[in-house]
Parts: sequence; C-alpha cells; structure tokens
Amino acid sequence: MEDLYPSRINSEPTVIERKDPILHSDAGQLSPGPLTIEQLKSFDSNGFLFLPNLFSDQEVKNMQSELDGLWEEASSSTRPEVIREPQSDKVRSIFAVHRDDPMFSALARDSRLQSAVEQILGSEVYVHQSRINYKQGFNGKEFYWHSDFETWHVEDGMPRMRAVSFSILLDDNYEYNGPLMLIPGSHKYFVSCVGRTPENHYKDSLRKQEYGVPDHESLTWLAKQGGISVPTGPAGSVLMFECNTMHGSNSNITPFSRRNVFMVYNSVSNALVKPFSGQAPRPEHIATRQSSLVNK
Ligand code: 6CS
Ligand code: FE
Repeated sequence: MEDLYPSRINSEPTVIERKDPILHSDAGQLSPGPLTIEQLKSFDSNGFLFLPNLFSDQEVKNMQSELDGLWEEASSSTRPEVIREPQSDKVRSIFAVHRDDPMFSALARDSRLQSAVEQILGSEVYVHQSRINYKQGFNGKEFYWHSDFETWHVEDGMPRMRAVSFSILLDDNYEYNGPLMLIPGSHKYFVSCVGRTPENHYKDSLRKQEYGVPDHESLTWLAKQGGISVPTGPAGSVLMFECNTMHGSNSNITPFSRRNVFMVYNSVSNALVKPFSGQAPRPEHIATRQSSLVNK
C-alpha cells in the first residue's frame, strides 16, 4: 500500500498538507449524531472539541474507584499492559482496559462516545487503543509533543487519518496539574519526523517518547499560527481530538493527580495494515489487529 505520510525516513524534517478529510462521510453527507453543526465546525477547524460534564458525578465516582482497584493490581504487576514512569516505578499507564476491564469495556461502547465518533468518521468504528493515564501528583511525567497518527501510521500501519481519541477526564483538570495541551489547526498538516524507529520502540516510547517527535522548527511554525489551547474542566468532561492533532502534556508537580481514560476509535474502513516502518507490528494490547475485534 502506498505510504501517503512517510515519516522517520528522511534526514530532514518536512511538513506536508493533510491528504484526508477531517469530517468523513461515505455517503456524501454527514451521518446524523449528537454533535451540533457548530461543534462539528469547531472540531473541523481546531482538531479537537471539549464536552463539559458528559458523565455524571456518580459515573465519575464509579470510574474513579475502578481506577483505584486497577492501580493496586498494576503496582505489583509485570503484565505488559502496565507501563511505568521513566524515572520511577510508579504506574504511568494501563493499556487495553476496553478489553480487560468490564466497566471500561462498557464505556468503550457508550453511545455518548460511539455516536459522536461515528458521526465524524462516517462509518462503523472499532477501538484501536485504550489506556488509562494516571499522571499522578508529583510523579506523573510529561508526554512530549506528538501526533498520535504519526506513531499509529509508522508503527501500527494505520493507513489514513480516520481515527479520533476521546480523553475522559477522571480528575478535575486545572491549568497546573498536567492537562492536555493542543495546537489548534495542527491536524491539517503532517510533520514528517527524522530518525529511524528503534526495534521494540514502544518499550521506551510509552514511558518517554524520543522518536516520532516533531522538530522544534515545525512545532514553532504550527504553534505560531495556531497558538496553544489547554482545555480544563471538571472530571466527567470529555476532550475529543483528531488523530493528527499535535498535543502533549507537562509533568505534574502538584499534589493533584490528573487521571484520564483514553478511548481511540478507528474507522472499520481504515483497519491496520503492515507498519509503514517495515518493522514488526506492535502488540495487540497497544493496537487492535484481531479481525474479530475490528469487524463489529
Ligand atoms: O504510541 C502510542 O500509541 C501512544 N503514545 C502517545 C504518547 N499517545 C498516543 C498513544 O497512547
Ligand atoms: Fe498521544
């Protein structure tokens, strides 16, 4: 399959225009769904949309106690889905919760998420990846600037930009406890990164990403034209962002954790092929490849 978004191949970084639509429709008009025209236009223009208080206080409390139980189990676990912080053994992320945990499996199928993403992607969807990021107080380290699509294209073989991430806030997100920062409009450009992907890169990149990160000049160019947006709000809110929107988050040096759960939906018309890096695919708990899960 032709590589429309080559990255980690050239010795110099380049920025190319996006080749895919942002609001997809197989039938020529947008699918019906919960998002208003204004919300769709905002997502199209910025590459993200903040939905305050989508989940009730009780739903948040239920998910927070689920997080506590998962944290306890993960703290002494050696299973590969558990990722630890780069400078400590503290739990940083737990992957594949949509597959392994009943509450988050139900969340993945929640119509508030599924109907919104099917409206944008214009097709049936499946969960490409899910994870909990704990971003613990004092210990939660940064996620450097990146486009998720760049990684999912190069390392997982995601052909086109037809996927959306939902970050469900499970703690109040303040400007100071490491909220997600996004560059409005950055989803319209693909930053081709330099450097060859190391073998088994995910063993390091999920702790601290050093390959597939954009160069300072490209980041500066994007930020000067789009600025930097830091959506904050109460637990239970949802931040949905396009797979190619440039984002990152700072280390959390406050006492207040910034836990969230991510659900990433891919169009069933955009199922993973061989990684464009030419290397072996990443494990199933990071990128869904099993057809049983892909075909609804
Ligand atoms: O490599 C990945 O798939 C993960 N890395 C980051 C920093 N964001 C997306 C995804 O969770
Ligand atoms: Fe990311």
